[in-house]
This record gives sequence, C-alpha cells and structure tokens, in this order.
Amino acid sequence: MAIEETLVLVKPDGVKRQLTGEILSRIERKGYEIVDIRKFTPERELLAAHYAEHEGKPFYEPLVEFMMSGDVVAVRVAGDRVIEGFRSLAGTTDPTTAAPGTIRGDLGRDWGLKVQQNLVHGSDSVESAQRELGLWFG
Ligand code: DAT
Ligand code: MG
Repeated sequence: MAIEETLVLVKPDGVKRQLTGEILSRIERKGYEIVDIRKFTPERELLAAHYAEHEGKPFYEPLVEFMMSGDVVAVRVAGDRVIEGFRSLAGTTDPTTAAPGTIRGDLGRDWGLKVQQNLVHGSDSVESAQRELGLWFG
C-alpha cells in the first residue's frame, strides 16, 4: 500500500457543464476518498504558481485566462497510488483522443472547446501533489 494524496481540479468547463458530481462520483466509485473540497474562482497569482512549469509555452496564457474564467472545484483526494490512479481515470490531455471510459474521453469534448478545456487537472507526481495541495489548500 502506498497511500497518497493528490490535487484534483474540476476546471471551469466541468463546473459550468454541471459535471462536478459525475467527476466526483467516478473518483469515489474507484475507491478514493474526498478529504477536502473548495469551490472558488482562482486568481492569476495562484494559477501562475500552479502552472509555473508551462510558463512561456504558447498555450500558457490562454490556459491561465481560461482557468480564471469561472469557478473551479479543488479537491484533496486520498487513496492507494491515487496520483497515478486519478491520471488514469482522467485520460490523456487531449479529450479528442483520450480513451473511452476516461473522464476526458467520455465527457471532455463539446463543440468549440479547446485542449485546455479538458475538464480536470490531476497532480502528476508526489512532489507536484505536495506543492499543488499547498497552493490550493494552504
Ligand atoms: P495534463 O493536464 O494532462 O497534466 P499538461 O500538464 O501537459 O497536461 O498541461 C496542462 C494543461 O495545459 C492541460 O490540461 C491542457 C493545457 N495544454 C497542454 N498542452 C496543450 C496544448 N498543446 N495546447 C493547448 N493546451 C494545452
Ligand atoms: Mg499536468
């Protein structure tokens, strides 16, 4: 057993499309625990820290603008190997090619949406999870 915690974000597209419950349900059905949850519209400073690794990339500014466009649901999720497990539940980054059965593959494409509008974020390593949970839950 390797009990971990990860940061899951339901992005503004997921919140606006009222998919928060569907996404949380998939997390719980997998056996993971929702430890803490907050809903708010993040400010640029938080997003700049969260997405620091992507600064300078062409999609960085549109990504930050999109994430500031409405409420996000931030979730602290615990479970055995949950970091890798949630990434598997979420599917690959681009919803068009994400596998069926995943959050992004099943739900993540709607007319006119861009790649950054892919419903969820999940931390990608133990170090990222610690850093990101500190940012979003302090
Ligand atoms: P992931 O969210 O799968 O961990 P990432 O960390 O590489 O993906 O990128 C962070 C977010 O940035 C991603 O969820 C959507 C957006 N993004 C990544 N690559 C992109 C691209 N080529 N074009 C537009 N948006 C992109
Ligand atoms: Mg990432």
